[in-house]
Amino acid sequence: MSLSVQEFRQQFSDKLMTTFGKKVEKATPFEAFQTVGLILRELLNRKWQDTKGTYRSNSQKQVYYFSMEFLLGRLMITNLLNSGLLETCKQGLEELGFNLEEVLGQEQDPGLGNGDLGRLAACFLDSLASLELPGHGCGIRYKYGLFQQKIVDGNQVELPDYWLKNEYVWETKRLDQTVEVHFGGEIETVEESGRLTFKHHHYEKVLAVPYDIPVSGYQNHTVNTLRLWSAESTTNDFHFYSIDRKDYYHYLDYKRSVEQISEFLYPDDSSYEGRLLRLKQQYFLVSAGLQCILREFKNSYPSVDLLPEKIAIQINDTHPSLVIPELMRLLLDQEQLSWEKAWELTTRTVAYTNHTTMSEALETWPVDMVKTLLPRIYMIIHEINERFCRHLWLAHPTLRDEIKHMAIISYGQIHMAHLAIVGSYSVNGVAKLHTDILKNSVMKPFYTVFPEKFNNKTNGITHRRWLLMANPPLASLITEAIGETWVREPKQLITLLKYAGDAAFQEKIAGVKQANKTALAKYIQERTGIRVDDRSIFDVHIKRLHGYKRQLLNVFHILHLYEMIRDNPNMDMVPRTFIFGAKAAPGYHFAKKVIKLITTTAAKIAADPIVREKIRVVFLENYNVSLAEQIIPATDVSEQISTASKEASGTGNMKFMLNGAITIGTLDGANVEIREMVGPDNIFTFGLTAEDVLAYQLSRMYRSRDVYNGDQRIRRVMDQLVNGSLSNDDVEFKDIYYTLLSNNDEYFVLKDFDSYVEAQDLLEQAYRQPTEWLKKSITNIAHSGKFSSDRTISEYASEIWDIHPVTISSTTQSR
Ligand code: F58
Repeated sequence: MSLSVQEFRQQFSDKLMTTFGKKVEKATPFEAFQTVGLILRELLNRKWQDTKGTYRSNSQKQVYYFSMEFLLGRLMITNLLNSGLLETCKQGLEELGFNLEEVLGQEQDPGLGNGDLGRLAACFLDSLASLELPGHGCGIRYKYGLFQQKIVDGNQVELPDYWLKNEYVWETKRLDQTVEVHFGGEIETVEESGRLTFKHHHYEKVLAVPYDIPVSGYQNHTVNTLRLWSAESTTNDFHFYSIDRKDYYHYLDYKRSVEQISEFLYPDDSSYEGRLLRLKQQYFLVSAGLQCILREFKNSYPSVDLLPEKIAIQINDTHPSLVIPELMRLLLDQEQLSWEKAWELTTRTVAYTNHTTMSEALETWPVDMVKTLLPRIYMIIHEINERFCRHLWLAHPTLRDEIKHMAIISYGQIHMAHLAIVGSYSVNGVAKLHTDILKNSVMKPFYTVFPEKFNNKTNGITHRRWLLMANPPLASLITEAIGETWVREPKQLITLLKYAGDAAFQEKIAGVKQANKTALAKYIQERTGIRVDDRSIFDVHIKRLHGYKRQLLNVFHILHLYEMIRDNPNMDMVPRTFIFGAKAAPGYHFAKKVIKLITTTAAKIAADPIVREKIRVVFLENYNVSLAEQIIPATDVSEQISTASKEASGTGNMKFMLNGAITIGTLDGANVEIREMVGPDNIFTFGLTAEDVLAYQLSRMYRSRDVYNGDQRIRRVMDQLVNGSLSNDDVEFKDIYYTLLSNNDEYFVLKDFDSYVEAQDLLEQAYRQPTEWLKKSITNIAHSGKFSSDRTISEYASEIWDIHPVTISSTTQSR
């Protein structure tokens, strides 16, 4: 698709006039953004049409990725780059008096995700389209994204994230594709012609209205679909104008309860109502998505028997695992299949990805809640459970004692991970270590019963967003050195290895990093007023705030450095800037206290004229995809310091290495594979191994108080939490203090402190040798090809989904 600068300018002025009734000179940057969006939409729509047409006519298998989260980030830059129009648009806008950066900056990040799991889904969509694979996303169009974080007096404050306040230029409402989802009511079982049928009465009807977002591939003709569902009320069942107007008030209550379904991502689940709403959201997503898939399927194929040959459904963690009983419901009650046939088709269609080993994070729902909200679904889950337990009893006598731990329904709870494993044909972990832990520990009895289902798919990231778009100077430098094949085949980055020790190349790499650091320093000053030294080491910890991710360990190291500098103001050290970005779940008290501790530490250091010469701490509020794109290219040190065994994979670790940062990390998640690739000299690892942690958890031999008593450095750091030196309010950090001592430090912060400090020392020594450091940096970039989501998606495509690339033929006239 090509468009000359001249044509672009013409289209821009025309569109601006027809949409906003304005001349170019009067347009605001936002109007310019919308106008470029509309031009692109028109171009994408043609390819979209072609893609749908080709998929329909060639009857190849397609995959649907069901996820409660899609953390897309801004799409304008992706769409420009993918359609090859970035330069044209840049030049055209400049000639019209606009600045590309400013125009791109108008786009709101759709905050339709919480963390890695949602960002992974977005990277996967990008890779599917770029590899010409027929794969689509299915999610919820939350009216409010994850909250906007403000830091007020050092504390996190959550504000609503109304990302839709301006029209979202990429979406199209597809009213004609609306489906109904039913909640509550009762089930009547009747026998009709020798077959039991289930009639649903008195249910609440919710309309699911899809909004489609085009997902373009990198410089190809593929445009797949991300379909996001919005909940709407129906007016049909109400008689507003009756004499007593009773229906009118009923309608208002009903409308409110329906709209809530797609209002917030992760409503507060500390109350029963909040949990109920989450369950409603999950069923809403799977029911709407499946009905629509089945409807389209039946338009194309004569029999539902073909379902597993033509469709694969991947569930992103357990949140969409109601796909299993819902598909069963549709096949049993709508398609009138036998239980055995419906079960065979379902378990050959659905595949499940697990993203956590932490038992407290494995979802369960109270039986009563499911029974009331989804009566037919409950009956089906109950039957699946009965059959599964019977199978265990008969076919696996050695596991009889385990049945109570493996049942889908036990002790009044429905265990969604068990349902997902039993009802799918593939169960994958997201890094080698994680999959091994699933097989050998967390899901061990299931692995014994279904060894063939378990497999590993190490996560990946799209190098197009995280290098090509986020760090254009580095991308150009790489292309200059090794040519441009790496853009389509990221594995080719390995050829950079021959430049790892090349002085001229190293100098250029150093120059790019320095320029990125200077830009970030400027950004930090604009956003926070803090001036950081752009020659210091930029040491970055950005991710969800959670106990196991151990932001606390990082702060303890900083507080330790603080003490050391106070003891010896002339201490010889390379100045460091510690940068944090993290949101804490609104109800997670401990995580919020850690944010307060980071901001308090930052303020204390900023107020100390001696210490601030050597270290600085910056907490950047409202961490999101766009902020990550600013920070990562400027990072020297990537903090990946989770308690070993707890981080399933991590993907931040991959984004940083791709941009030449060096990891300091535990042997956890994908860090293990990063180390395997780059070798032990090019990563700084420390701390307990996953095996150690699991052994401690079994033996209960860890005593945090012994570590506290035995290490004076830790005592000094911890005492600062409670002796008034950080806060006048002496209870402010007491919870953290007691979590570590009285509650025995669940995440082994104290245990790993010593080896962390040692690793940090070694890292600093390495940084003092620029040639060696740059060699490590280039080596990391060179090995990052393995962590491209193109590799991950190719593995899913061939080993789980059995889907193949489809070249899109152009049926419409594209320019
Ligand atoms: C993440 N999970 C894992 N969950 O923590 C990370 O190691 C992995 O790289 C990533 O998945 C992708 O595989 C994650 O992000 C959540 O955000 C949960 C969503 C539901 C509420 C609790 C957090």
